[in-house]
Amino acid sequence: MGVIVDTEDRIVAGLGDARARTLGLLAPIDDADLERQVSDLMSPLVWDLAHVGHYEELWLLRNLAGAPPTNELFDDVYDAFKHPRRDRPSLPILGPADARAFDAGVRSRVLDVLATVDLDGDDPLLRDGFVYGMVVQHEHQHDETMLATIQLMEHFAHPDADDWRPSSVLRSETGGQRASSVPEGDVTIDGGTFLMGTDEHAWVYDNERPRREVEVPPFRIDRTPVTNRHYRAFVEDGGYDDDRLWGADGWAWRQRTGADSPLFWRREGEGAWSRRRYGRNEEVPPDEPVQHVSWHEADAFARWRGARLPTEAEWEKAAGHDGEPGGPQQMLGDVWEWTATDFDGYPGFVSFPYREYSEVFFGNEYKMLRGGSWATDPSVERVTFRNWDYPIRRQIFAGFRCAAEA
Ligand code: AVJ
Ligand code: FE
Repeated sequence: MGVIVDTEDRIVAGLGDARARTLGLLAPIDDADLERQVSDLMSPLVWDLAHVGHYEELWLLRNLAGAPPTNELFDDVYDAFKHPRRDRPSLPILGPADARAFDAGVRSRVLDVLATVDLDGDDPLLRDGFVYGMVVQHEHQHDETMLATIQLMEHFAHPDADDWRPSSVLRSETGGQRASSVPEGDVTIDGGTFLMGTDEHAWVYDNERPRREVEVPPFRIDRTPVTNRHYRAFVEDGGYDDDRLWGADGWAWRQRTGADSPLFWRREGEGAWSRRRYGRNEEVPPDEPVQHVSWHEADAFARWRGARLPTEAEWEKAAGHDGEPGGPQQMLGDVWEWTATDFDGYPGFVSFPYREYSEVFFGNEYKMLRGGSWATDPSVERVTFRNWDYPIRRQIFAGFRCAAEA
């Protein structure tokens, strides 16, 4: 009985926290901005707002309790696969007030159903609250997506943005270790096998399973993510103009876009750079991890330094040593870190509970990101968590660290 109550409490708290975060993020934004297409890459914020409610209705009311849909049309307009993000403003989507009311209505029925389900039985969807954990994590993942959309709004300074910084920066401001005093350089990780992935079922995604032994030869990895100071040296050394540093796709991307620095950076004169951060311009802080670089930029930087990106297995093995004296640091909660690896299922992968979360993205189009950013909720932040995106994407909170042969 104790276990059941704990799981239920955890679910109620998790759902409540996710919703408080969603509503808090959007509260200072006026309706016109919520409905606006800020960028071709992103949905209008009001689409994400109702999409999380629709996903919750689908999984926690319709699949779990056989409840009828609030509106059958929502299966079309709020299905992320049916319409590209740039087309979403022209869909018949709910306005901000209706989206909030829809989400709240779904939530109150979800809590009624929760009181009736068996979290301790044989149904794999329900066991240990799996499907509830999936819905909580889904909402937090969309909150991170919304934070990327808000950062793309040129003239909107969100009142909470002071706290939206890499965890190591926030810690340094509250008297902890200053980012600039973290020893630089790299650390050697011994070769050998380690256990990659997890067999946990509750509150983790299918793509993290099954756990297995993986053999990794010895390698070196940066102690910290690459900082703005280091990245600037690459920029000022002409890294963006040296085609030898870029892969073929990367060079084509660089030529096509004319990119010459991370997204949101602006050159202010000889050796001086500013960046736009949530609607305000500031000097680029030298000791922060670089953010808003594509995989191609990370790959070119690594080559410039005579290094390479870590594989996903190397990253996860190194993360097992996070925080040890002399070990790698800031692996969770600073920036997503690009790795060299394409997205695939681990040997023995079984899709659960639906192919569209992970499996349909397997292949060589996507690169894996690890570690979680400052925008990632702890419910989604763990060393086994796997994120992915196109190698050209930069609006996400992505940086990287380098690796090399030992
Ligand atoms: C895992 C972050 C790539 O945002 O497309 C959200 C997460 N899946 N809704 C995404 C997700 C379904 C996904 N990423
Ligand atoms: Fe989604």
